[in-house]
Amino acid sequence: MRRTLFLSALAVVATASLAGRAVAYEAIAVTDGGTLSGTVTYDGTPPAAAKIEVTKDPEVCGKESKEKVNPVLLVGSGGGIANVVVTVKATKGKKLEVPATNPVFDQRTCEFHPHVLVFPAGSTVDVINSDGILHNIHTTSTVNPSQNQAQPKFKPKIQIKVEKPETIAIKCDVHGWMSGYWVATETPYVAVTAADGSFKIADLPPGDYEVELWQEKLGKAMQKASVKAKEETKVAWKMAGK
Ligand SMILES: [Cu+2]
Repeated sequence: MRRTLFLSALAVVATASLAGRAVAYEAIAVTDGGTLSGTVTYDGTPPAAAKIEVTKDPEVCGKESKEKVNPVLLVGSGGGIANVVVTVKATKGKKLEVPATNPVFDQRTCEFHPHVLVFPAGSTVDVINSDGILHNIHTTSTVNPSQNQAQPKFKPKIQIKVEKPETIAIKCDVHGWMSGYWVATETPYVAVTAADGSFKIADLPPGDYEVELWQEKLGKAMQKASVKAKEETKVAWKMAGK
């Protein structure tokens, strides 16, 4: 009796620790991969784009226009949503490799370019200051160490390594309107939608997948997709406003 109790207690512990951990990603050779492509569009009538007023350093920040568009939600004329992170929840596939060339995150006319930067965890981000004025890169990470570094005009590049997978909101403490995201991933099967809402993810092992859509304002939505060997699966997904 005592032994049975002990064993079942052990089983509970084992199950709990398994549930708490994500399934490890397995790198395999993909020879008959398929492609998932399509668009993410706004469900319904999108809100008018929000504006940002330049309240500081207007000679640099307002160089292109005095009124900036807030990148928090960008919907194109065809309804396509920009900057949606599309992640295929694959447990195996091509190797996740840190890129030979560092991903670049530029501060230009007091905006982050790109607004959403996606890269494999373990990459080093080159934070560029193209403006020649003081910026302050502030990563509000919790899984990785948070960084808060002034970037004066004489410091054109700061390098920040992001070791672990995490979605990180990026700010500039000098210009309160500046916003962006870094998405450090643990899978190579991820894309960011273009201005027209389109995306493409190649070399997927054939199979049925759960696909996560994430947009900073609209949140998360799950979709399903079947990918066939050496074929392109096209999808037209929608995300709703909140
Ligand atoms: Cu700034």
